Amino acid sequence: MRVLITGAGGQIGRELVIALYRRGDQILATDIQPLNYSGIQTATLDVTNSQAMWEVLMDWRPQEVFHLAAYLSARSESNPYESWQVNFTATWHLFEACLEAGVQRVFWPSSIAAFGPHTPRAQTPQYTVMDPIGIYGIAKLAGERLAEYFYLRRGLDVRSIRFPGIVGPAHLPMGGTTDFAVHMFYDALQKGTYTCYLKPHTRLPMLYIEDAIRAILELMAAPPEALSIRGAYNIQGMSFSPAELEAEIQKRIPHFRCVYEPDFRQALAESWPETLDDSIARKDWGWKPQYDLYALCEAMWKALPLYT
Ligand code: AKB
Repeated sequence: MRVLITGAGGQIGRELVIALYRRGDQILATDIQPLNYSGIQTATLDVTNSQAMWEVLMDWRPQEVFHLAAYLSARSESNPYESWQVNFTATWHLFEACLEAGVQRVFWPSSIAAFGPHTPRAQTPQYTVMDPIGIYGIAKLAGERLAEYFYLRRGLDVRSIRFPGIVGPAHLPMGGTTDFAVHMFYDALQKGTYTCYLKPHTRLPMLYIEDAIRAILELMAAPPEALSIRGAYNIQGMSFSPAELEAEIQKRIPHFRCVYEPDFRQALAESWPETLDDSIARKDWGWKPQYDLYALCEAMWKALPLYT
């Protein structure tokens, strides 16, 4: 398979490059920052430069595109207009270019940020009230509608997942609201203390990185006729609050303590689901998470010494 990845230097991108490499794909990994992946072709690409993106697609002629370039939720609040250009306008341009380049399938991630304060927070249904308050979530919701529009009106095979927070050992995420989980592990090991920007009991849905990558690959491998959703699928892995994660970490590092100093990210987090109903993803393409909080912590303790 010949594939193109945008945002290949990010938290999902790095791990997806490895998974696709193992699958034997011919990869062009792009990012706005220069990448240094040995044995993989890379290019610098600013997705807001639609001409450059079009040229990359026309030159590389991928069969599959994984469009991961994004501004995450917290960073988006300090640059709302730029965030819209990256998260929505560039996605539109990419979909158009994919049609011209004859791309067979496109993966584009949505987010739990597409939900809002009037969404039911527990077992959030696939179809429900969606009134996001952050510009990132607004772009994700618009992107979901755009993905379905391109599928229905233009025949582009776009597939998407509403990702929760993603936790993995290899990358310290920046600019998101769910980043606290990875930062708490790193700071627990390096400093024995962590200052958390959310209140202790703010529960959010989370996914271990391996489950996230597997979800992308399984959704992309599903036969098109099996997919009943062309906006984005709910998926659920585990849910935990900062206090619950702190308690888990204390089982390994008893002196570890968190200090709670909530900031503007609290309002975003409170407007997002705690748990999601993912029954349609389970039925359509067999989604099933493998990691709960215990398994996530075990995996993190095993891998973190390589990165911290
Ligand atoms: C963020 O926190 O912005 C992201 C997301 C939930 O999409 N991790």
